Amino acid sequence: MTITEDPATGNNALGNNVLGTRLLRKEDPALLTGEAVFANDMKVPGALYMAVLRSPYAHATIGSIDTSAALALDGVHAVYTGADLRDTWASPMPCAWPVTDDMKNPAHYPLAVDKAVYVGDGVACVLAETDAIAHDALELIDVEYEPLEAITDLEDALSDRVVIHDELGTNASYTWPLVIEENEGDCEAAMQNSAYVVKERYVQQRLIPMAMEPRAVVAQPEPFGGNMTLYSSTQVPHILKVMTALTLGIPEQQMRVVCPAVGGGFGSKLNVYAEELLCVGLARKVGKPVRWNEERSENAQATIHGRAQIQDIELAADENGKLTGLRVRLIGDMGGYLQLVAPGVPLLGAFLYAGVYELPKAFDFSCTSVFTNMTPTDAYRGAGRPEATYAIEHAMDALARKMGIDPLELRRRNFIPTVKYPYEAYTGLVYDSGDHDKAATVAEGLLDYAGLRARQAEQNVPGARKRLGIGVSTYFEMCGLAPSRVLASLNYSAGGWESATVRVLPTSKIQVVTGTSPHGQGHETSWSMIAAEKFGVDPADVDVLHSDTAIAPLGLDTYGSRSLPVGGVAVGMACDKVIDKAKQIAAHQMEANPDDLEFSGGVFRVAGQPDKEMPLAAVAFEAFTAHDLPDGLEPNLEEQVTYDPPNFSWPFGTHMCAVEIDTETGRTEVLQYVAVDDCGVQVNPLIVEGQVHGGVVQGLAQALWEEARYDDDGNLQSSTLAEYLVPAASDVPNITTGESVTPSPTNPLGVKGVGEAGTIGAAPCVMNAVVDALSGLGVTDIQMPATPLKVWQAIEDARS
Ligand code: MCN
Repeated sequence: MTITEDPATGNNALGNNVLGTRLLRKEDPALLTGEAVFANDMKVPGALYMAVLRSPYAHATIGSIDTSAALALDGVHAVYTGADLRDTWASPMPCAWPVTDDMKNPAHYPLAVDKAVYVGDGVACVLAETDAIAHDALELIDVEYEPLEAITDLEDALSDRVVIHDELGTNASYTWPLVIEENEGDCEAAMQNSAYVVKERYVQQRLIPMAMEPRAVVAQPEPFGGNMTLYSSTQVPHILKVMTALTLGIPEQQMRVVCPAVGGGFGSKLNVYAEELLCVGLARKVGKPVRWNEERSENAQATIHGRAQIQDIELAADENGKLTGLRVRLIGDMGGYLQLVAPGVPLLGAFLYAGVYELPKAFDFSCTSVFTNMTPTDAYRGAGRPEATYAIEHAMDALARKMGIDPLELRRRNFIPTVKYPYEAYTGLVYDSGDHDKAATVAEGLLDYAGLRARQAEQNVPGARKRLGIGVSTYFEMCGLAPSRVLASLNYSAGGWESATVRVLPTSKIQVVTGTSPHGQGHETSWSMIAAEKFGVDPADVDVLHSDTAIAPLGLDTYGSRSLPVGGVAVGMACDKVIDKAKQIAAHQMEANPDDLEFSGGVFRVAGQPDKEMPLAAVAFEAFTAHDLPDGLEPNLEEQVTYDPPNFSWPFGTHMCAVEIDTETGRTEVLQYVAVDDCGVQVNPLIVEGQVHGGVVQGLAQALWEEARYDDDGNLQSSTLAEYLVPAASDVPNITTGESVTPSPTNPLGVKGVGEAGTIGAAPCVMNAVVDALSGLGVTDIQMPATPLKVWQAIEDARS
């Protein structure tokens, strides 16, 4: 079997019909057979192993540090404290999203110097001959801490009763409002005058991303010339290269970043981490390779966390349930420091609080970000958008209950009508395309919504032990990050473009060089398919090069479901440019006008002259030998495109599920789950399905199981997989995905992103089902995760 055959369909994707086929992923054989090399698998002769001593206190001043015993241990090469390395850094660690001009951002160095601000904050590090020796040495370092009161409650932090970063004088980092100026006052008027107003508080618990592969780093100095290669399990090699150069004062051209195979990231590897900077800094210092491998429980404390928000939402509607106003007050927990894009996470949600609904510009949003004594937070799958969707979708259900109408019916009354697309939203951003009724209708059919409602009426009678709940959620996602000018207006420091180079080699094999950096999303397959479709060749003949800044020097990496709508589109455009050039060569060879040439199935033909044709292979060889090219045309078939999209891409969808709750144990079982995610044209429906499945599981996990729990002293109580409940396959129901394809008009492929979609729809869908099951007992809400204990307690509280 070749990779182009799908065993399920027997589909053999060749020629110009590759897009939309369910090709098996090119990446998988190496991953499944263990051939793939991850950073920690790399053999690096002569490397020193780094281990980091982490603060056991959430908030403590650091006094003297005695490293002598550690240094005396056999095999230890060096021990460094934060103070020892202070001069190694040309600048503090980067934060690329200064949301407001006066945002407060404490200087953050790879090792803390005077104060530790969360359990896990690095205070010293060891270089040793083996990993085991490095870890043994950590136990011999004696740090004099003076513990201070830890702040783990967001509102308590905002009171400034205890200030974490003394130099800032406050725990608030910034407040960012979004009010439409000409409509100021409309929101308050809506709250005062509307027939219905619901006012709710939702808590987005802290989540630990838990990528299958914890982080791993190898910094390898070249033997001469001062060049440095950083191998890291990162999702952002290009950003990391720039930031490492800036933070360490290394000329950028001397830095190369390579990602070997990366075992998932979910946003947690969209960062510039202390350990990456330490490995590079120390490798330069000692002139040897330095490597570090994160342990699982270390990962739970030293890699960013996600979500961690308090949302106060007020939603107003008229007597028919048409939305009239929306107010949101949000507090975002930044943890101990600001990480790379963390300040932008609460802000991103602001653009999605109205979901897929028509909302007059009676909108009033403000978010405040606050420091606490916990692990820093940052973007986690969806970053701001699942939170916003949860709030509006859960509030819609509360509104439907208040009005006594079906939640799906309420949604339908508010959907943005398809005819209004492109649609200027309440924020001024323009949604590209949508057909919400279609997505809802497909989901409704797949779930048998009406049938389940009837069953529910029979089942949920007084005294029934098991109660049925039906959940609905709809969403819009703003992804494909995206127009650089819009990002600039939000104070984001980087652009949103992506780059692609496409070359047809002399033997007609095709190389695609991309600036995206896949870590589980299947770009090698998808980009091969785009090029194969364009050139009319087998995807197996296309090779995709990525994740090495020496091979793909231009790029902005993979996050925000941007890779296909920006990077994949760039690949398509670069193919078109190559084909244009090849057409000129073929026309010259066939003594025809380039405008008369047609290209399909990998062959150039002169229109109306069936005997005149030239295969791509012949053109590629001609371009290489350059024996007879048109005057002024450069040899070789290679073109580069840097694509800055004109808009975000706006996927949308409807999720529905049925749950059954055992009222005696509080256990929730998800009986059925339906996801209809419309991501425009699908390059590979098999990959889309996989992305949706993975995303749904993460949303389900937030709804029912996962939570980073801290005690009042700032100790993480769920730092192992025994306490942090990542679902196993057996915990998860079958997920049915439904078809809805509404092309995006803003890019030539008509695609929208899908990498975060499942996560965005799932948590509100499940929580709506949970409350739906219990509302007949008087339960009005349960905060996530709806663990058996919380569910049982809510039932008991409602009874008493
Ligand atoms: N795709 C498609 N047709 C579409 C949309 C997408 O065939 N209309 C395919 C793409 O070609 C690509 C994949 O789906 O192969 C995802 O594309 P896209 O939606 O552009 O998302 P990105 O590649 O930019 O991936 C980022 C996204 C994010 S933000 C997180 S978080 C996430 C996710 O992807 N983390 C993941 N999916 C993940 N999957 C794995 N296995 N591991 C992670 O860490």
